[in-house]
Amino acid sequence: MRKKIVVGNWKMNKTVAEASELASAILEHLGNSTLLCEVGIAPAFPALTEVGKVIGSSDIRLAAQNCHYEDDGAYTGEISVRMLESLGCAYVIIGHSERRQYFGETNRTVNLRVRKALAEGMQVIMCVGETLEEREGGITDKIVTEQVREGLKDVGDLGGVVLAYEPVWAIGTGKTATPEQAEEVHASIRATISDMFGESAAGNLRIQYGGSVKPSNAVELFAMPNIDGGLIGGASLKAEDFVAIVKAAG
Ligand code: G2H
Repeated sequence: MRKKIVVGNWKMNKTVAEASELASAILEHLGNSTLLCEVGIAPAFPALTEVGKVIGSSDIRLAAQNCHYEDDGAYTGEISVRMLESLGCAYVIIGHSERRQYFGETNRTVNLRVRKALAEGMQVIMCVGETLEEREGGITDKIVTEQVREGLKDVGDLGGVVLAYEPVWAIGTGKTATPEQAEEVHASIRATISDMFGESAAGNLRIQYGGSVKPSNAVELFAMPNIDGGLIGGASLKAEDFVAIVKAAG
């Protein structure tokens, strides 16, 4: 039985003070509820330290939204995995479609980042997903399979990896993939993983769905056999919505 994982991706939102407030509100809404799923929040880099202090020793994990693949050096504007570790991050999101779309991220650079993060002992949430044009062109499976194969190339052990399937056409658009549409791709990703890493690794791998997840659609999405939680953008910026989605995961 895979433990579901729900992570809030705050993207480029919230000042440090606002981020701390949101983290406190999430804790408040969670109250004493016993969580059956794993929960993480990924504020923007400047807020990691303060949000880390707010969530303290709670069950919420701190995640970053990106990392570089070198240890250190002349890479202006970049952040290394060791820096993230020093801030208490347990997870790093890699290869989000917005990184691919606006910042030149490719399957190759995603793979470099994934391998660096894993080598440093950090857990990775690697994102994959097709554009609307690719879906309409009938190549969803081909694109997603390539992203999975190339992103995880030369990764030895999947223990520290979570995948997130995020159809680009569903991100921030209000259009959610139907549970059946998402399930079909999740099942295909799991088959690819089985081919690459074996059946047992595929059975243990958690695959989140991302793309306009809301309290109103989370339950049916999370009920699908191959959907193991969600990567939540817009709805994670409201504490009560995020907590409702966390509760939908168990
Ligand atoms: C997909 C998701 C979070 P949203 O990017 O990664 O964002 O829920 O706003 O579609």
